Amino acid sequence: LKRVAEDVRSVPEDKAPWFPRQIKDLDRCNILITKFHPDMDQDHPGYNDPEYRRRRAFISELAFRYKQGDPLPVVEYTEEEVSTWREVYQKLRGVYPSLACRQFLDGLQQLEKECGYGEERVPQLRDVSAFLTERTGFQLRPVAGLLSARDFLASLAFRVFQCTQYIRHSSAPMHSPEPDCCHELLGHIPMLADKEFAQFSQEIGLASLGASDEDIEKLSTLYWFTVEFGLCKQNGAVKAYGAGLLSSYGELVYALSNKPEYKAFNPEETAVQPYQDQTYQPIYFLSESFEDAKVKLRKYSKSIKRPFAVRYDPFTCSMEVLDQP
Ligand code: HBI
Ligand code: FE
Repeated sequence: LKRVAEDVRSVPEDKAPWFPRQIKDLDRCNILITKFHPDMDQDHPGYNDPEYRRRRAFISELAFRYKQGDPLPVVEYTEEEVSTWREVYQKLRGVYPSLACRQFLDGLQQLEKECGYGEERVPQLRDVSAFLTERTGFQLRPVAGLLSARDFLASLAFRVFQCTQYIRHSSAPMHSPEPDCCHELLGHIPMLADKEFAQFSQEIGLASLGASDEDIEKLSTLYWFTVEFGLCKQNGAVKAYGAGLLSSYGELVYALSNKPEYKAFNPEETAVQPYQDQTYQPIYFLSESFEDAKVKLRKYSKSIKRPFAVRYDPFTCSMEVLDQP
């Protein structure tokens, strides 16, 4: 009888939290976290700007209506939005050569050459997605704001990056508490054009599928201190590879000054470090090299125990779920 009970348990993905099995299931991965939204957060620079909030509602609607496989929406950015983009681009572009890691600089250079990146206009998600798909098989999907960690990570398992399409408020171009398209396009996209980085992003996603809330919290904290705020050594100097740094002039300069504390990156410890999402980080994790961060993070992702294994089938864009009691 006991054996029967165990056999029943060997169909264990029934008990795991729901997760997408097919790429079109990502239409259901849409839980938004609204704590930094300009309609909800009194400290948001756009909170008292009804026009900004209307504009946000319009762009959000494009993301809400989007279904997997639709052509990506094209947004005609206003002069004010382009001028915010220009300010962010100019300011950051000037410090990238000395502060950003090599992989980021390579990606950005390709985007400038082949994908219309520059000060003059905000790149369209449609063009950027086509570019990424050619490089690393990643594609973009529009999202209306900060997504729950579970839904955000699940998308990565399908090589889908959920990407905001609105721009930060013009009164605070150097820092945004929530993701905006300056953050995505400048911080994340150049890294996602790197094959190995793309592979390892997908692996974090795969590790998150059906994981417990506790493991999601750990993966998300690791993601925070690496993909968002990671630093690494390169040719003896400290460089940034985290997207939260590479899209915020203020925090980028701060992170590479002598003010914050650095700790050596070590996934077990990093995964439980409390983090700051209101202002600059008090602590950054530094890897011996970019490769070292990747290897350690991958190893940790693979160590998360689940009673089943998942494998992505790129031909059908679906997950194979394999019992592994
Ligand atoms: N949502 N839209 C969006 N963009 C992100 O970069 C993002 C997110 N949700 C969670 C998240 N990043 C991470 O910080 C981790 O919690 C996974
Ligand atoms: Fe991000």
